[in-house]
Amino acid sequence: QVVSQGWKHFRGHFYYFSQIPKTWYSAQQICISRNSHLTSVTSESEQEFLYRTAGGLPYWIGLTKAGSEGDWHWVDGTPYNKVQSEKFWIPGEPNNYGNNEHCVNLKTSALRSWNDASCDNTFLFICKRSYKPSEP
Ligand code: 2F8
Ligand code: CA
Repeated sequence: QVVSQGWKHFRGHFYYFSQIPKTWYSAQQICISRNSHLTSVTSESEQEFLYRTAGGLPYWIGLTKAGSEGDWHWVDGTPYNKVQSEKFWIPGEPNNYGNNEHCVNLKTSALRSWNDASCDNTFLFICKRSYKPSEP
């Protein structure tokens, strides 16, 4: 029944592509209220699924260095793999433009699509949840 509410299935997870822009923090709160988190990206195939579905519009993902010692981390608890993630950043990013870019969006329809942006900007966002039957 999750699918009928607009969640898309990909390899064992469900993803929700919002239609209303929110700040990064507000987006994450909305994901939590729907038993999910802003999405992590842990493989090239997952990244491809996300940027293809995003269709070139920018969407917040669950990567941030806010509230930490400046280290990138996924809000769903997935360990951030710096080496494996290099290929997902737009060339020249993350650049911490204006010294105030602590959240990440998927900005372009390409493998290299990540940009760090101000968490106070509003963008569409992608929630991710694991498949867990809610009824026995
Ligand atoms: O040129 C890349 C640069 O473009 C914008 O700043 C001018 C982006 N800002 C926002 O998306 C808010 C920067 O993050 C980006 O690095
Ligand atoms: Ca940037």
